[in-house]
Amino acid sequence: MKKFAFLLLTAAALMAGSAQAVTVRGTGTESLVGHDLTDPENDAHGNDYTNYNAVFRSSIEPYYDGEGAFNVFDNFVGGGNDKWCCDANGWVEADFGDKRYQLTSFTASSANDAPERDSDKWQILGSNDGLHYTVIFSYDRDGVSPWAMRYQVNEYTARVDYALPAAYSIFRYQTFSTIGDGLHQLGELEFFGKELAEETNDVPEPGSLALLGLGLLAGAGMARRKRA
Ligand SMILES: [Ca+2]
Ligand SMILES: [Ca+2]
Ligand SMILES: [Ca+2]
Repeated sequence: MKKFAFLLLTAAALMAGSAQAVTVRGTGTESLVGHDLTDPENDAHGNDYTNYNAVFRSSIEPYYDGEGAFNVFDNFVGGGNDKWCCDANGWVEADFGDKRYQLTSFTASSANDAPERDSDKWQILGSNDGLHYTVIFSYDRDGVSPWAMRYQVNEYTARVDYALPAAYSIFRYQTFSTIGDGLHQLGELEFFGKELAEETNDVPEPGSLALLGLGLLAGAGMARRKRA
């Protein structure tokens, strides 16, 4: 009987674990992947808004100083201004302008504060207009942190942890709930993806290949107008 009970517990633990697959890369800044889409050169250290390849927005605390939201893109996992803390639930997003990416993987890291400030319900969403958003990844485990340790870097991979999404120009982290139902913290986000052409947003269909020449001509015209 004891063995049977143990097996049941193990099965339950495995099922709970499989509901949210994740790769734990380690802890601290050195465990980040680095060179993500927001800063391929990995040279945007600090709080100076420079050397980024994306525009950042957030629903609350849209800045770096004072533990603002943009610290989730500052290439550091740590305390103080290395993290976003400690307002209510909200969102932060990176806008890549006319570039669209299929999100092939991303990382999300915990920070230094109490685990009660970790989100237990959050999503990664994609958009091409800043109005309509599609859910790419969802975490929803009431009272359970995605991170077992402080400064932990979790990596989520398409086709393993979530379905490969369409291409988007905007990627948003949205938190809906924290473990303590109060203040929220997040250490760092990294987005990785494959760039797709804006016009096609996917592999061209056979029937549209004949129109590619026209599309190239139209594209050249656009390029001239942009320079003028
Ligand atoms: Ca850069
Ligand atoms: Ca980065
Ligand atoms: Ca950070």
